[in-house]
Amino acid sequence: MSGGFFEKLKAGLNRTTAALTNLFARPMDEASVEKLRELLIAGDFGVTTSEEAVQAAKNAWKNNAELRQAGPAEAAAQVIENVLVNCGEWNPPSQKPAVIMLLGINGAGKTTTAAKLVARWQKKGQRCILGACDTFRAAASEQLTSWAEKTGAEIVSGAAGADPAAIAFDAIKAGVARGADYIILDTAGRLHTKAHLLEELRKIVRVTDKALTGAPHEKWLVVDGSLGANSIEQAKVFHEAVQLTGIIVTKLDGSAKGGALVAIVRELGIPVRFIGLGETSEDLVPFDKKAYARSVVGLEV
Ligand SMILES: Nc1nc2c(ncn2[C@@H]2O[C@H](COP(=O)(O)OP(=O)(O)OP(=O)(O)O)[C@@H](O)[C@H]2O)c(=O)[nH]1
Ligand SMILES: [Mg+2]
Repeated sequence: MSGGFFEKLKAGLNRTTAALTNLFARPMDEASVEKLRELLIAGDFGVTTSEEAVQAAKNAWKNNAELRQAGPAEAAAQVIENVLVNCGEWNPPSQKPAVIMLLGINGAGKTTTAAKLVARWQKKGQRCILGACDTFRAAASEQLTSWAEKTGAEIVSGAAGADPAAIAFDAIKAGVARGADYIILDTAGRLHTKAHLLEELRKIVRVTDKALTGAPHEKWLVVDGSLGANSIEQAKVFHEAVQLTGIIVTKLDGSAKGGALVAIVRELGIPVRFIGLGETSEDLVPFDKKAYARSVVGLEV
């Protein structure tokens, strides 16, 4: 993550980071240890990771008399980074086109993320096709079309109420015919508690595989980073429905407590691939586990 983005992330995580920075500036006495536990739990890191980080910080304070200032914070950051072991920059499959399906609950940031991915790849000279598979919300296709115009990507869309799986099929066929590098399917926001909406996702996956064997190559859950612990349950249900291959956490520039992604990775083992740090098409960065783990506890990267 570049300097500017690191600053944005740090500012976004400020609720958790500021409290942890203050805490780590004090001796790790019993009261501080208790406070650390509280802050990590409140920051949505999950009980197991919080406990491991507390123990590591406590030990670092005891064992590291010379480096006491940085010791406990370094130790906590290392625990967090270790949980995120499989996260990091995504390597696209060698065969083209790569089909990427974005899914998640309403308002998570799917459409914006589709635009951000396209902006990123088009800039590198790679050809992208957007599939406007959200036919549920009237304005969805226009929203994506306007992003396609801004980013110079092509778009395949259908009438309101059309079958999203059929649009996915058409987008893939168009992508193959036009020699696209990436086909990004934006799907409608859906509640993970509605079985028929999950079935619709499964249908898109099945039809996508018919259009191009092996597709979709990636099924990325877009998660609103400010939702905290609620997002863990969502991720679980979506994962059961379609076997997610990655996560994109949005809105980490806002007022996210920031720990939920650690709890999701710990629970489901799905890698975080990118994070969203704003509303423009430039505000997406590959997830850097070290930068994240250090910034969340207030350390320099
Ligand atoms: N601050 C901030 N806002 C974001 C980010 N990503 C998305 N948003 C905003 O979140 C709102 C919802 O974004 P969309 O991309 O429309 O979300 P969606 O998941 O496609 O929503 P539905 O299609 O209605 O389910 C918009 O106002 C976006 O500008 C981000 O990383 N940071
Ligand atoms: Mg959308």
